[in-house]
Amino acid sequence: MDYQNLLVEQKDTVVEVTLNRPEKYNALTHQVAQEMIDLCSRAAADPSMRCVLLTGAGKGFCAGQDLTEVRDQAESFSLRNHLNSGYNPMVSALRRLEKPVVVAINGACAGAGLGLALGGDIRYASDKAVFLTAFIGIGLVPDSGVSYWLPRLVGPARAAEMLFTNERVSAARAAEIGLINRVVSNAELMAEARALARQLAEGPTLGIGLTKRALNHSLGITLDEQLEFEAQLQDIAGHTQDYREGVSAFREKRQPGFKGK
Ligand code: LHQ
Repeated sequence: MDYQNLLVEQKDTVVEVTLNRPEKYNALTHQVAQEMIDLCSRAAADPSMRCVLLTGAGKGFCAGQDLTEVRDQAESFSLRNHLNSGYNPMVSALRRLEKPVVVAINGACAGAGLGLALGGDIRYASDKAVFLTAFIGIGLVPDSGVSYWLPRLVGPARAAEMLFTNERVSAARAAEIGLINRVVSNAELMAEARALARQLAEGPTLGIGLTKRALNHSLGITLDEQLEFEAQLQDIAGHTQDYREGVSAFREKRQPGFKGK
């Protein structure tokens, strides 16, 4: 597959993947998800790829769903299908990849972009990064695994706070509450993340892969079950007036007027 939205560069045994839609803060589309899925299957099959390092081009890491793509969707458009054919298999593929995935969060990380980051194994973030769930800002529910990871990483109360209020969480706070592993100065982010990726790529790859399998197994209800549950709920939220209003308000750069319908 030719990648239109990813820059992929292999440096020794580390494959560096950069989401490359900087003018939209690397917002996600169905095509981006297909490219990520393809990349994960390549990485799984290729023994010369022993660690994936994921980052974003430009100022943002990933702003979640590309909201300029959803505006003209017909009423019959199923968000459940959209998730099940794109973001869910993407998050699943990243998680099932039995090789370490380091995420270098260079800037804003929101919505399904947060789900993507949380699907990786170890997260370093720039001191300029900001984390927000974003879903409720447009009247939607968490998807792409966000409702799976958040309570596990930060606890249910902080998860509820982030999801209900859409607060912007700084990188320092994100490290404090366990959302990320480490905050690094913006200038040092890639050097630090590359050093970690190199170290992991030089490790016992099969052992790390099996360790990842053990960690995934320990989490109780499976991510795939929660992904499907989220997709069903998103289908309901995606047909509300508040969702339409949320997207329109974002595009028109104004505050949304939600009506509770
Ligand atoms: C964007 C976006 C964006 C396009 C910034 N799209 N362009 C799944 C299934 C189906 C439907 C819906 O949703 C989902 C799951 C989801 O992911 S829902 C959540 C969707 N994401 C959001 O609601 C986040 C929207 N963005 C923001 O809140 C802000 O842009 C953040 C906090 C990410 C960044 O804020 P700032 O640093 O102040 O930057 P900015 O707002 O000025 O954005 C920079 C540019 O990126 C700007 O373009 P422009 O041409 O005006 O400079 C934005 O329009 C563009 N951009 N997010 N999601």
